[in-house]
Amino acid sequence: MLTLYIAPGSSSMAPHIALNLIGAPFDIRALSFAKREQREPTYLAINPEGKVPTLVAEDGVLTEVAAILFYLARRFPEARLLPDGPMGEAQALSWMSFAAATLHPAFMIGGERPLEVLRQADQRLAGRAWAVGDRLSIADIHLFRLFWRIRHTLDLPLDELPGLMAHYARMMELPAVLKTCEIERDIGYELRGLRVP
Ligand SMILES: N[C@@H](CCC(=O)N[C@@H](CS)C(=O)NCC(=O)O)C(=O)O
Repeated sequence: MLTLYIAPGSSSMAPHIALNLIGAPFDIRALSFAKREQREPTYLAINPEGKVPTLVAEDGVLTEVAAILFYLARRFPEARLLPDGPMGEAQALSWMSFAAATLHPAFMIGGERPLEVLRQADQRLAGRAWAVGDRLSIADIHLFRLFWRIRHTLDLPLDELPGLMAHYARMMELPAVLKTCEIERDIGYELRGLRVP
């Protein structure tokens, strides 16, 4: 059985969406950031960095959104969450590296930086429906979760990000995405500045 450690609305939403899309059984353990549960010794024993997500599987423990998404896509190939071919796979990794190493830090830095990087993401989408190829992949899940968090936290000129807005709308049409949002909302968001309608 898979166990996913989450904090509602945070980075862990991405693997949570992937698991709901895949439809495989899993346990969810929600940590309260308000109670600093991510710093408790029992959790630090699983993830010494004290961050979410963490996925505990029968064959190992994984941290980092990109790695967990990649593992899930490889473990459940029938869900077709990995693009086809070496280039498709590498492009998905490129998007996820960009999300983790550029977009997420830009959000933390604040100021003009988030919009600057979101404009790059918007250009990179270049009017395509999905980040890589012609179907949903783990790259879309990673990108969507970060944009979801940023757009519901900062006041952004959303009309300047038409590609990201269309991508967001497309993702929000997926039942697994709606289900994940509902589950996490019902557990309760505790993230600073998050304003979800
Ligand atoms: N690079 C990590 C980032 C994970 C991360 O920053 N998680 C945040 C929530 S979005 C966290 O757990 N913060 C808790 C803390 O820093 O105490 C990933 O992609 O998984």
